[in-house]
Amino acid sequence: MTGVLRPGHVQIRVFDLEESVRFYRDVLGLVETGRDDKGRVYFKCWDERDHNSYIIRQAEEAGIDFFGFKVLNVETLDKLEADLNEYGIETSRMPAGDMLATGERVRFTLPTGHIMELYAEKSAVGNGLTNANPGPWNAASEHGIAPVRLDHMLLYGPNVAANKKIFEEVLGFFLVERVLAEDGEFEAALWLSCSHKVHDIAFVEHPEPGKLHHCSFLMESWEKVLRAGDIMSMNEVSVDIGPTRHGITRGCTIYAWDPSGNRFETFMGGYQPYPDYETITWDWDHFPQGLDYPQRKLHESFLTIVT
Ligand code: M3P
Ligand code: FE
Repeated sequence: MTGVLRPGHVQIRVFDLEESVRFYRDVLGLVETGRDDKGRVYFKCWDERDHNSYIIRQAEEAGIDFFGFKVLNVETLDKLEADLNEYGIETSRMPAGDMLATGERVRFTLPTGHIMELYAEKSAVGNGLTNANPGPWNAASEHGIAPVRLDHMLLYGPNVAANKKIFEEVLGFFLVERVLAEDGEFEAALWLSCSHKVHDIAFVEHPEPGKLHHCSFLMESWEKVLRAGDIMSMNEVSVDIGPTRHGITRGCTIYAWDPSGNRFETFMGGYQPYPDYETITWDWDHFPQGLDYPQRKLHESFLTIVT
């Protein structure tokens, strides 16, 4: 991997900052790594090495402010910005230090209305394990649900076809899976990867721009997904669907809502695609299996509630 590496950060709006800090720190089990003068609170998953991946700020409305993908280095960042501009996408630069421990970010708006960023630099603070002869886990991995990393986002907005072109033609992603609408042609949902992961980002066609369906956090095992469900119930977290398995991506999953109604996913599994794999297609008749393989059910809340 030499271009776009991974989803590196996402900024989420919450109603009550301190209630949300308690939720993300003690229930989801993220590690708080800092607060800035704009009132934002920064978190990372325990096994992530960079300073932050999940940032919250207090607001009247829930949802997503922006998300950022880390790229290999500054040369790659400059090249991708030039490529975006040549493709016809306007970019701007957020200065280094605007986000804690984070270098300059190239920012642009996707056709679906989401603000996306690319950046090359974020301070490595480590995962609490040593680089020489590390142990397999530490206290942070045993606090709350404790996912290992921010894995992907699923976003809702109009014109996902135009997003697909940008991700495939400019950013070097490939289309892993898709869902076709009832007409058998229109691509209603797309799962895209820039890596060996089954997806790094996904989009669903939706009339309203800039909406968040979920941020997803990776667990190490199915047992840990089930334990996440235990912890959700012990803390009276509102759960949407699961534990179950998607046909799409084969991910094994639970979806729940944070105290502000932002959906998040704790999942494991799926397969590891290569860029030369042919895209897997789900037709509309099999979408219930794609969504929930054992139950073969289109869950109304899952398909319609976004922030
Ligand atoms: C995922 C995933 C839908 C399926 C979503 C799948 C919208 O979030 O992680 O594979 O049906
Ligand atoms: Fe997901």
